[in-house]
Amino acid sequence: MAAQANTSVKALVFDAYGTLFDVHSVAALADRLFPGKGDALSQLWRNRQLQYTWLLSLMDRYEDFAVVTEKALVFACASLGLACPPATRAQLMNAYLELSPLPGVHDALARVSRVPLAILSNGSPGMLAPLVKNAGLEGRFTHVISADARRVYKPSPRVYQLGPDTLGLPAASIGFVSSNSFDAQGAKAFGYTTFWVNATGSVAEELGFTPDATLSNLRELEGKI
Ligand code: 2OP
Repeated sequence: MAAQANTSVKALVFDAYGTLFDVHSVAALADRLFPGKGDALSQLWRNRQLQYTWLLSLMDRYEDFAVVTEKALVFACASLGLACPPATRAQLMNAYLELSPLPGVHDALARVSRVPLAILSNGSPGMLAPLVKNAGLEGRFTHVISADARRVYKPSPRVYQLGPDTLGLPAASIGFVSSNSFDAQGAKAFGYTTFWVNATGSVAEELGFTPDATLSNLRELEGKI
């Protein structure tokens, strides 16, 4: 039986990196710069970027996502023995402002645009604005919300609280959409109606905050709200 639509959802909030935008679209440039190392660099870069957001949040030593992202890049290059001088780092950091939208994002968002759509991301405002514009998504969202406003990163409930505060809706009436399992678990723990986009068939987390629905792609969201 098809899962029932959740008609209580009055707005949708989307994670950005990995959910709307392909963080690994930087691998192509990375491979041009470091032939044969593009994928490895992209994976290690993203891995450390997220780890640093968690560590800095636990330390209560917040730094802007652009700073964290560049520090993770420095670590990834050093780990792989790649010389990454400032000019090279600038090229890769600039690519982070031009990440490709994941396949079908424009169509999927158009299909759910009967409710207000927003972004809630770790990204800094200075990173998210060009990213949304460069992807041709300017005007699609009523709000682009950055964790920077709370100087802490997801999955802190202080970040998720920005959704209800900005949209003026209770968390349960907001659908939170993320491909990042830690983010989906954190959003569920906070109280959102949560949709995990599990395009890779990853094993579900055991943290105990099971998303309300698991989707194979963003297109399936239309039938869930
Ligand atoms: C985001 O906040 C979790 O990096 C992901 O967009």
